[in-house]
Amino acid sequence: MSYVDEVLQDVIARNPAQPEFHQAVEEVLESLRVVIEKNEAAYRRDALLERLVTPERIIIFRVPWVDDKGQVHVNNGYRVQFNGAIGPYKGGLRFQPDVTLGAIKFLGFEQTFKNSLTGLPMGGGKGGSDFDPKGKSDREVMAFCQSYMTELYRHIGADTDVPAGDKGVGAREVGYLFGQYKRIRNVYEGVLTGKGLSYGGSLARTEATGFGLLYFVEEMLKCNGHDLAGKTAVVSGSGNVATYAMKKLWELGAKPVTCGERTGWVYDPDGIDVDTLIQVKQVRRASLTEYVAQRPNAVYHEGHEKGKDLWSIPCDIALPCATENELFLEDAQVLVANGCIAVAEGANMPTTPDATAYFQSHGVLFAPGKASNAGGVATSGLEMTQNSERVSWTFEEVDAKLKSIMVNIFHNVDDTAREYGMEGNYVFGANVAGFKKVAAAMQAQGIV
Ligand code: NDP
Ligand code: 2IT
Repeated sequence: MSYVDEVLQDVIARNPAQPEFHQAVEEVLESLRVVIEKNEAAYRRDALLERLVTPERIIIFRVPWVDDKGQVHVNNGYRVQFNGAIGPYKGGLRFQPDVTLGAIKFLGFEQTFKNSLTGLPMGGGKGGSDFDPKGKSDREVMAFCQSYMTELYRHIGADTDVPAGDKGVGAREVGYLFGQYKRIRNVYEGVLTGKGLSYGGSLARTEATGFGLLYFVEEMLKCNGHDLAGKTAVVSGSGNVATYAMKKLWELGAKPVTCGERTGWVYDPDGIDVDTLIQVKQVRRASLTEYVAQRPNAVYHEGHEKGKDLWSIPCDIALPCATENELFLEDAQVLVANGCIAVAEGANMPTTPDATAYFQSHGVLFAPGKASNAGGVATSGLEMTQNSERVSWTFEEVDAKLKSIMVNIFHNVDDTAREYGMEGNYVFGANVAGFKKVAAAMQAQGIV
C-alpha cells in the first residue's frame, strides 16, 4: 500500500467519528500524492505525514458560567495547537452549539496550510466551544468569555498562540476575552487579533476575509479572461465574511443577490443592501426576516434543501461564506446548468468533495478556502506586526498589503498547479504550495 493510503487509513482508524477531519485530511493528502511519491522512502522514514496529521497539542477544558437567572451552565472548551513549524499557532475561535473536537481539528489542519500560503510566519491552530452566543445577553456572553479565558490564558501568548474570531466570535467576544487575559496575566500584548481599534486592533481586519476573497476572485477571473464588473453573485451566510464579500462585490461593479442564515435564506433581485444587512444582523442581532420586511422585492425562504437552496438562483459567481459542507453535488449541478463560471470559498470547506469534482470537471474556476479566504488570517498577521512594533497603519496601507498578499497567493497556487501539469486545479496548487513550506520547516527542525 502507498504511504499516502496507509496514513489515510490510519487517520480514519485513530480519529473515529470525526468526519470533517477525515474529509479535510483526505483532500490534502490526495493532492500531495504526487509530491510524496517522488520521495516516499524518506518521508515514510521520517513519519512526515503522520506528524502533519497529528496535532502537536490538544487542550480540552470545562467552561462553567452563570446565566442571568442564576442557573449554572457547563460548556466544552477546545484549543487545538496543530502545527507550529513556521510560526506561533494562529487561528480563530468558533462558538456554536455544533462545535466538536473533530470540527476544531479539521479547521486547525486547514489553517496550517492556509497560514503557510499567506507567506507570513504563522503556524496552524483553532479553538472554540459548543456555547451559543445567539440569544444570550451581553452579560452572559461576558461571563462565558471570562470563564473560557480563565483556562485558556495559560496556553496562549503573543509569541505562543494567538487566537482570533470565527463563527460566533466577533468584536464583542474578542473584547471580553482580551480583557480577561490582560487581567489575569497583567501583560498588555497582542495575544488576540480582531481586537477593537481603541485597544490594538488593525484597521481593515473586520473587512479582510470578505475583501480578500474578492481580491482573489478578481485576479483569478482576470487571469482567465473574465471581468468581475457586471457579474451577478450568489452568496451564502450573513456574518463577517459574507457581509464584506458583498460590500466588495458592489465596489467592484458586481451584484450580490442572495444571503443566508442557519434557518433560511434571502433572494433580493435588487441586490443585497449591505447597510440594511449590517443593521439587522450585526447591530440588532436579528433574523433576515427583518431584512426582507424592509426591502420591497426580497423574499425569505425557510430552511436549506439540497438542489433548492440559494445556489439555485441564476448567477455568474457563487461565494459560499457560511459554513462547512453547505454546497452539495445537487447544488453544483444547478449552478453549472445556470452558467456559473466561478466558485470561491469564503467559508472553510463549504463545498463537498463530489461538488468540487463536478465544478472542476465542468470547467468552473474553483478557488479553495485555504487560498481564497486567507485574507482574514493574513490581516491578523498584519495586526500582530503592528502590535509588536507598537504602530498603527492606515486603512489604505493595510488594505494594499492585503490585496498584494491575495494576488500573490493566487499566483503561487496557479504556478504550483502548472509546475505539476495540473493547470487550473487550484485545489491541488493550494495544498501543494501550502505543504511545501511547512514540510521544509518540519524537516529542518528535526523530529519534534
Ligand atoms: P459569523 O458567525 O460572522 O457568520 C456566520 C454566518 O453563517 C451567519 O450568517 C450564520 O447564520 C451562518 N451559518 C452558520 N452556520 C450555518 C449553517 N449550519 N447553515 C447555514 N448558515 C449557517 O462567521 P464568519 O462570517 O466569521 O464565518 C463564516 C465562515 O467563514 C466559516 O466557515 C468560518 O470558518 C470562515 N472563515 C472566517 C474567517 C474570519 O475572519 N471570520 C476567516 C476565514 C474563514 P446565523 O446568523 O443564523 O447564525
Ligand atoms: O478561518 C480563519 O482563517 C479565521 N477564522 C481567521 C483566523 C485568524 O487568526 O484571523
